[in-house]
Amino acid sequence: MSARPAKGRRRRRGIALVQRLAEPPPGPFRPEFWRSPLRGPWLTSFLGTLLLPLIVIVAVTGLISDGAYNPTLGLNSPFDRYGAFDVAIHLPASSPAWLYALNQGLHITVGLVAIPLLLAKLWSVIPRLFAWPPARGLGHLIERASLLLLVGGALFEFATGVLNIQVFYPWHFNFVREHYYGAWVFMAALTAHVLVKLPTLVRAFRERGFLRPLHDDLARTRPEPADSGGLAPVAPAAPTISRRGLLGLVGGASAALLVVNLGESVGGPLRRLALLAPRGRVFGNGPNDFQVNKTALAAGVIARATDPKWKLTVRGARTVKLDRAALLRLPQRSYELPIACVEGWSTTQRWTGVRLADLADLVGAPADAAMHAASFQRGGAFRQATFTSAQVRDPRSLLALTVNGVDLSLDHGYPARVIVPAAPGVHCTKWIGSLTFLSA
Ligand SMILES: Nc1nc2c(c(=O)[nH]1)N[C@H]1C(S)=C(S)[C@@H](COP(=O)(O)O)O[C@H]1N2
Ligand SMILES: [Mo]
Repeated sequence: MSARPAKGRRRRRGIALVQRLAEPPPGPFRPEFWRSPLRGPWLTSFLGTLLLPLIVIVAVTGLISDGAYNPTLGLNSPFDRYGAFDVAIHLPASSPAWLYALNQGLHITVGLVAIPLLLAKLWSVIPRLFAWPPARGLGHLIERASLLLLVGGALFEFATGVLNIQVFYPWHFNFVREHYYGAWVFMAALTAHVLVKLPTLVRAFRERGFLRPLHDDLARTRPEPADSGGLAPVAPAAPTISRRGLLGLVGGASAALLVVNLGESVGGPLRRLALLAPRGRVFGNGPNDFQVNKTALAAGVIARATDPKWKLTVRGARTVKLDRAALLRLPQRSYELPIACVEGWSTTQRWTGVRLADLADLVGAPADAAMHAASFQRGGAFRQATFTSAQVRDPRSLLALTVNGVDLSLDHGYPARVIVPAAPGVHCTKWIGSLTFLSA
């Protein structure tokens, strides 16, 4: 007899609890909290439309860069093979010498220019981050988890990229590998996001026009009508800036980033404005006056680099040892070739030295032999690199002994360094101790 009312009471209490949970907690979880009259499907769609082509450029140049870095070849990245994940796009071996410099300049410059747009786009969707209830069901939960991958992927890629171009690694993982894996997560989540949101975008542009909202000055700036997606405010405040004002601000920030970075690759007077180039840049003197990535002092190679008994070891079908005088007696070739650092800066200089192909022939290496270059630097991730036979046989690939008509400076790799066209700077190994031609 008494069990019934108790059950009813418990049920009523249960319903009240569910109702209370369905009600968003105070603060950002309440739709009224987000009051900017600029937010709405049109603004988010417009920012996304501007951002997408930039992201595509960064993604494609990133994959090409990874392909040029060639982490699965030889000892290029001995501890970090990607295995099945390595589906990078490779540059043809006979590329114009400047192709990698252009690719990497685009990757870093366009990536930096995209940052203000990315932040504006994230700002425009912030209310969605606080959607309540956190999950309405399994489908909704999956959708929100995919957004976590999208936003997390974007923040991870941009943050690690920006820190890397400053040669600043406040983490304990391998940048090349994690930036590469992160890119696939980001690209997959972004592709899904674009497909899912395309109808919303088409509707927003149909209803409001592609550019029409930009015609409105501050006085005529009206909120977008509240939408089912929860982007437009339900309780809009009065506008303090027009939509075109906001876009001008974002565009101005992007233009400023362009100006302080372009000089890294373009050079000339712009180079002085390259405030975002890696910190603590070192340059040389006279003909050696161009950017140094790692100094001879920092690499700990001064004693060995200045040792008069230095000899290059060349291994193939036989092994030959050559000192600098012997190398200088071999046919010398000169080419204008860039050093194009993975971190985005590049500089083109006139290098002179012995063709790698001539050295391969000297030790009887077959035409299809790949080459492993090793520095006498002890330790350091960049003390070695592996090249394909096509790179070895490119007539412009040199073991450089001089630059711009004078001996290499210690910082630029004296007594000898490798220069290969369209290869990432990190593979242009300095302070060479040995070249080993490896038969396939
Ligand atoms: N042995 C050795 N070679 C090296 C490096 C290094 O740290 N050690 N740095 C590489 C990197 S990352 C770049 S970008 C170029 C820079 O060459 P530069 O200092 O002559 O401009 O050298 C490459 N060669
Ligand atoms: Mo580099």
